[in-house]
Amino acid sequence: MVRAQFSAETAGSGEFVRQPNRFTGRVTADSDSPPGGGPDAQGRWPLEAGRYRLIWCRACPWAHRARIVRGLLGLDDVISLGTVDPIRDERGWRFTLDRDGRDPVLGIRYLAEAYHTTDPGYTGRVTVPALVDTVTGQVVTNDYPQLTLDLSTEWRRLHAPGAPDLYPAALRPELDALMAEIHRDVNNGVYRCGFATSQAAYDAAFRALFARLDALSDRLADRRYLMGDAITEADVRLFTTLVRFDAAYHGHFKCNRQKLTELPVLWAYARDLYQTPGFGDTVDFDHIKRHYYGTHHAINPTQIVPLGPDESGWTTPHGRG
Ligand SMILES: N[C@@H](CCC(=O)N[C@@H](CS)C(=O)NCC(=O)O)C(=O)O
Repeated sequence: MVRAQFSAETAGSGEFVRQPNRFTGRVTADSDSPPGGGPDAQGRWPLEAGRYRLIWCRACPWAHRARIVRGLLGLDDVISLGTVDPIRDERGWRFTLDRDGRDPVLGIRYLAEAYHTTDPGYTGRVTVPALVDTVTGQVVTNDYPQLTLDLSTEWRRLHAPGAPDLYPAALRPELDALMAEIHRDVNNGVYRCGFATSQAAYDAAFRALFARLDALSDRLADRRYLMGDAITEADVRLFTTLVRFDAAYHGHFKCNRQKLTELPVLWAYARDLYQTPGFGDTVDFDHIKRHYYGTHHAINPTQIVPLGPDESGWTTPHGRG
């Protein structure tokens, strides 16, 4: 019997099936709650500067999205940031990067404490990103796709002047469809390769991944960004997987038809984004490699972290735009 990395999320066919997001609260512009109040009758938390804290791990692509979007929109002073250690222990994500091993605002040592404050019976994986309410210590949301869209739409009143529109209303039908394909085949596709426990499940995920990367290369051959001349949420979502591709997914998850550096259009596109303020300055290859190679014991039992690849190429001229 093959040992799965996450047995509760592995189907009988050997396919990795990600758990649903447990906490789906939303901070909205039209909440009926007063400042400092909890969610209103419709579950809407009030929009407030300085109240909520984004907990992320530098290694995690889902959390990285939120970190990038927060920065691009100029919300750095509006939503504070807590960073967990890339290595979890048996109690999960921990604040060992902070003095005394405690998040300085929430006062907790483990992210699990916030999950259990919110739902004492919670038994699923404790995941990042999580948006935590600093008044009650509760998790508002770990619903990563909705979180970033809400930062673009519901938090607009608190954006910096001139912030980009990452989720333009007129583009949403096409953008939503594109992001769904990118999620299925690329963002989650690399996990479906890496966490597959049958050859058939791996083969299917691998083929879908590289077919989608080929299609995205074609799309990006004659346009700078996925939706044209301006960066959107779709670029953020694709970037967080591409930037981890050679460092983690190519080896650790066996996504090895090519490296990113061998896919010319995508490699130039990824470098273009990396060199854009708010993207590359949030990337930590050391945390990425230590997290992936060091914590998935079923697929890397030795926990040896590779010394490569050479990362110097990320800052070379990209020739786009
Ligand atoms: N919330 C989503 C996605 C977020 C996610 O998977 N984050 C990873 C890090 S990349 C995590 O927190 N994993 C914790 C664990 O595996 O115990 C999920 O539940 O699958």
